Amino acid sequence: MQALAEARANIALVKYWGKLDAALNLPAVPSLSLTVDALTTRTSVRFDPSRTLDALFIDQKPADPRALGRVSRHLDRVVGSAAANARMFAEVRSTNDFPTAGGLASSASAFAALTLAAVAAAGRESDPTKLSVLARQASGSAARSILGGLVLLGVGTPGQVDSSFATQVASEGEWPDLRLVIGIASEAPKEIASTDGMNQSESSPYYAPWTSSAPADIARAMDAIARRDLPALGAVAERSALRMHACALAADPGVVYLRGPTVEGLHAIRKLRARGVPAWFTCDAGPHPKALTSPEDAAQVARALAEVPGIQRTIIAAPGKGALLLDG
Ligand code: 2P0
Repeated sequence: MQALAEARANIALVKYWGKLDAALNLPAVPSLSLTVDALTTRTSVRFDPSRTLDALFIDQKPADPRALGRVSRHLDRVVGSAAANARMFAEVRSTNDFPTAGGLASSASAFAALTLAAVAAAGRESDPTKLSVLARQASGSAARSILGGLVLLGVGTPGQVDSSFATQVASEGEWPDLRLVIGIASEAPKEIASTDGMNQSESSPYYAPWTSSAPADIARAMDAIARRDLPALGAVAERSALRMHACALAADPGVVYLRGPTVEGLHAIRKLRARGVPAWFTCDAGPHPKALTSPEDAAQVARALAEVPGIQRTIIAAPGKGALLLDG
């Protein structure tokens, strides 16, 4: 009836941006990410026959109705939507080891941890494929946080809910010599939610070329991973991030996540690279510049990002584990 699970955030090296089937939340492009050892969410789920409603606490505080609604819908999904009205209500408590207000709040770690805890609390048998199918329906990127290390999320087939799931390409121990440096940009006004940004990006004249060019990026990234070739993987990652943003920027109206520190972060990373430091830029649906680099160069990359005006602090993340059941 109750379980506790944890999951970590992931950062995509080949980006997920766009939906093939919005109702089933099937991605329009395959994506490839690194689950990181920083940014962990820990979530407990307790089904309780005496409850008359679900309750959600994030970092000890009651969550807003929108977040609670999203969690309730996910519990319906996990326990079986046909029995949605019959299912027991639950108390869900989620804590992040990073400041939620800092714009880093990750639906990936949150929904991966919730999925595993809810499945275990409901006494359901599961495996990583089923867990990632469930997590994906709440948030595409959450499917990837079920697994550790380098993870691929496939596109799937329209109308088939279980056709897109995550698979592990290399575990966190198989290529440990990777680092992602995250520059935390000062808090900006609320961003466009990823789902809205993706929907809006379908109006971009670059949407079709974006989706059609993604499989080649995945093939190059897979080849780079097989050879443990950081420069090759970094080049694909930087290009994928820039193409995703180019697609979004050209939407009508344009979807602009880039801010001053993001763009200056890109230039700082490229300047380092021109001096021979292996570092490649990426960024997501927010203002924070990130860089893929090696363990030896991570401190130098972090210093360079920290010097960018508007960057408050940096986090150096290494390959991390997939979702873990801690109790239940
Ligand atoms: C990614 N992002 O691959 C891309 C790059 C953001 C930019 O996956 O609509 O919050 O809930 O499936 O998972 C963020 O998207 O979107 C994301 P939904 P999600 O990491």
